[in-house]
Amino acid sequence: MLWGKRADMLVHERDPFNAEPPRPALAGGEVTGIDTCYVRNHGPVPEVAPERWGVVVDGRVARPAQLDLERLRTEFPAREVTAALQCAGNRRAGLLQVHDLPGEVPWGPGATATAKWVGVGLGDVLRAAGVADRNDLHVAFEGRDVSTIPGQPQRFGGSIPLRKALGAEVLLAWGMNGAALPPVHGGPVRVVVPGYIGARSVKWLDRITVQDRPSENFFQSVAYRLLPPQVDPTADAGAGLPLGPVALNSDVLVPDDGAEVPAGPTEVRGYAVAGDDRGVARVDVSCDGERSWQQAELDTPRDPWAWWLWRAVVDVPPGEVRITARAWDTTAAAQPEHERHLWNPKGYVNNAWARVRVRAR
Ligand SMILES: Nc1nc2c(c(=O)[nH]1)N[C@H]1C(S)=C(S)[C@@H](COP(=O)(O)O)O[C@H]1N2
Ligand SMILES: [Mo]
Repeated sequence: MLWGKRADMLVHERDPFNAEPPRPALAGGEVTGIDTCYVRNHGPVPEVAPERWGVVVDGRVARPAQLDLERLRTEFPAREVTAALQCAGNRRAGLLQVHDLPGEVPWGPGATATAKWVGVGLGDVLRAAGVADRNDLHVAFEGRDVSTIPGQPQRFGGSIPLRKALGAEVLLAWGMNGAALPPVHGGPVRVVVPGYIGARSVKWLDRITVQDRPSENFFQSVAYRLLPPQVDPTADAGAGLPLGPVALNSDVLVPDDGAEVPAGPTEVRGYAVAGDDRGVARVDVSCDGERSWQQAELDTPRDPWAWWLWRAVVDVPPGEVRITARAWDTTAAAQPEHERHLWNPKGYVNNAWARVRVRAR
């Protein structure tokens, strides 16, 4: 199978490899199997042997460093974080139904996953390098892969605020679900920034730079920005807001969209994520065209950076039925009702109420 992924992956592109699992495959549990985790690549997977891998730490640090895998493993305590990754393009297909998005991959509900990441704390590495103790700096990452999407070839990169980078949850990870981090997921070493859009979790990490400004890399300064609907993304480089913390989102995982279910009591299961340091407070489910709602049972994840799984047994009437889910976070913010309020020229952050259609008999 391609890159060790399950046979029923929906492959959007083979080269660069971009693929997502079918919706119900994500209902398997708190941790998503590696064979089921989506892959989002902007260029070919670079080949880097673990013993030849190294990362440069520079910029506003007192002691710039060059670290290899051996030094990461021996000089810093290992940390494990079970964290959800969510691509800013997840659920883009829903935005496409509102208005065209030329050239954008129509990601469905599967561009998200939760994995158990092992590595060292980025904050530990930055502190050892003598990072400036300031609140207004940024930490920029650069990968080794070269993308041709910006027009001329450019490496993939991005940045996060230093105060986020110092959080214990942000890792330089070499392990995923108990295995070595697979090459297609950024092995030997990637960044994992729990609670931020997937694009900030830079794979095939090559350089970490502490700097005054956000990264000027194309994938921070032009792409992965939320634009007002009327802005032309090709003409207005640098417009809009750079995406960082994930927006509150949820989705139905079972039953699948288009499934046949028995009429009567039916179990609906799904996930919710609140983004950054917020929690999920409530999930509502409706199967009567969004007239009445029942509160789902919500599992508090063992790790606060994992997704929240929920379930509800709803009484499905016979016929064509729409099942809807919507979440609240711990700030009492709720998901927006419909994609038509969210459409944006690059098709990011579709966090509208989740809807699947089933036939019950
Ligand atoms: N170097 C590099 N890092 C990258 C990317 C990339 O193309 N190159 N894609 C980003 C995006 S948009 C996402 S959503 C996640 C996807 O991680 P995964 O492929 O391991 O699921 O990786 C991010 N890190
Ligand atoms: Mo992404």
